[in-house]
Amino acid sequence: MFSFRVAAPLTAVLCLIALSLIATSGVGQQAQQNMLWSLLGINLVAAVTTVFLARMTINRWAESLRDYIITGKNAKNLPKEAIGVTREIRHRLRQLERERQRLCLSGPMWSSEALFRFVREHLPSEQIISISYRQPYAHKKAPDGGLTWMTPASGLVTAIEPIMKACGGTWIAVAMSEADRLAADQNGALMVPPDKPTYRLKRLWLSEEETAGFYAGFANEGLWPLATMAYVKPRFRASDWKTYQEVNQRFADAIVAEAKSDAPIVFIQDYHFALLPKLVRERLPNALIIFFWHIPWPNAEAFGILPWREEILRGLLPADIIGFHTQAPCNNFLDCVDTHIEALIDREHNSVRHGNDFSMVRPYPISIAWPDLEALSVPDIPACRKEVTESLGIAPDAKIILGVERLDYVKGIPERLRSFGIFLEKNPLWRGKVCFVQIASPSRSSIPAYADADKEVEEVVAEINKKYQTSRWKPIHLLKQNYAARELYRFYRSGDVFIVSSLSDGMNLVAKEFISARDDDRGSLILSEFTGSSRELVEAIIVNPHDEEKVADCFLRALTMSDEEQTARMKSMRERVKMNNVFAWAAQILGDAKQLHDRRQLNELLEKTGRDEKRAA
Ligand code: GDG
Repeated sequence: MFSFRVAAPLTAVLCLIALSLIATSGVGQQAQQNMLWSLLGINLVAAVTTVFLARMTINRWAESLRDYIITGKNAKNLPKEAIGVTREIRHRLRQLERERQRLCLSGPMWSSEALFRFVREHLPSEQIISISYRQPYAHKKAPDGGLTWMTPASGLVTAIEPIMKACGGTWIAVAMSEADRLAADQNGALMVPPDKPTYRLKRLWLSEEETAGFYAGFANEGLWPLATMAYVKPRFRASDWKTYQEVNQRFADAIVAEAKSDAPIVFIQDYHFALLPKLVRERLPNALIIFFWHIPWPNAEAFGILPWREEILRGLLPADIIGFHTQAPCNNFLDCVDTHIEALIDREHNSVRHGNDFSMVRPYPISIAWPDLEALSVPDIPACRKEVTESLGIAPDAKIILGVERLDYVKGIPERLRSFGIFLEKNPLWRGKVCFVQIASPSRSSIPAYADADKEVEEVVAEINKKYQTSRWKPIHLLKQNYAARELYRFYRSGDVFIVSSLSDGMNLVAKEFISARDDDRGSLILSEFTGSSRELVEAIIVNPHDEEKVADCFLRALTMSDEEQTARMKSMRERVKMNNVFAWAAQILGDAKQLHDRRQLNELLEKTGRDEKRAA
């Protein structure tokens, strides 16, 4: 810098002085000529050296500039003026990147390939470690003595599996059986999906005591009824809480063991692991931690009955992102933080600062991967209908009302069946012409509240069937078993009316699956207002499942809806679910995580340059 600015004028001045000295020196002409040549030679050398030095300086600057723009480091070779300009460039670049991301997110449909590229190109780490209680594949012994596998009935698995398939990484979950052990290596890991492996499933085995205390006890007799608020009293036992803490610790150990760097992306699923963000942050301070809560979150008053409410909140807050399906649970969560612990809440940006932790609390409405019905080998709609009616002994021209879920008291199965009874009572002309098919996959059957729900469903079905059944017609077909995805889609495509009457549901994916199955643009959807999906699927017939008379009237409305109306409603819902698919959901959540990561890096940089500037001053 100095050489470039000073050397050129200095050389020019020296030349002028030398020339005037030569002219006035009085020496002979030959000597003057020699002196002039020598001066020219010296000047030439000086000029070449100056150009060389200037180039070197410019190159060094350019390198430092490039480094500083890209990494925010190596500012010490730059003059102060350049640092200011470079900071501006970095700021503009970040703005452009955000704009690009926004356009990308609202642009064409997200696919598994687009998500894969997004993760590779934009995330600070390529390693995603996902954690859930439920595993995506369960192995069992086949009748021939070999091993076979099935996918469990779980909304969490339906949503997360396509993301892991797209991005790769490791999924840590709880093993269910001895067959699971046989299918895994000595570390309890295996590559899945079993027919086309793309990611690693790491299984952890829990003892009977751990399962009873952690899973059945604290998670499902405590947190589940507390969060879903479906009027089943939560049970809180100190021994369950102790086991819950221990199992969370075991998972934290497993995450640390799986991590290939000190900053993996740790994607924690659901209420079984509320303590994991804190436990992971302590061991991997630079990890990008995303926590997604798949079920509702109660208001501050209801949450206040939890004896370990502060521990649960403090366990979650070290996550960078805490995601819920809709805004209501985000608000409830922030109210709980506000009421029960000391933290700084920024309502405008939905964020919380708690000690050194900063987390964004945001709604991310989860979804499904739009199905490839051909790849699933699902037959056309008339064939599906034929298969279903024949297998259940339903008349070919009878209308079908369908419900599909895990047998869980929050899903409102007895309520909807009672509404169906009221409908039959009020509309005798429909008797014999409509059947209710209810798929209820067995779930958490060791828990008393679930056994009670099962009993209640059986009783309502028996009562209605006894009252109305004829030799040629059975009003309700209750199918209590687990079906493969292809079979579920066969049912979805055979129903005239699909009902979701949950008393409480974070999102509800079966409603979206029904819509995705109807490429004939037909079928009516009755949807509980207490599901997250009712915020999105506004063209459904929205009901309060507790109002059994009204739901009965909605059955009539749905069964008699004109083809044109069905098509108009269905088309609109299909477009929305297809566009807002689970890859878009993941891109949104991972995109926010990336922004948070960039902001954190920028803050570190600003702190550092601030320190440098202070030191320089
Ligand atoms: C939780 C939240 C949230 C059903 N029967 C079978 C079977 N299923 C599959 C369905 C669907 C899934 O289970 C159920 O998903 P949901 O979303 O409806 O409900 P939850 O399991 O309670 O899910 C919920 C979800 O997490 C995601 O965040 O939407 O609010 O409660 O995909 O197809 N699957 C198989 N056999 C069956 O018999 N294989």
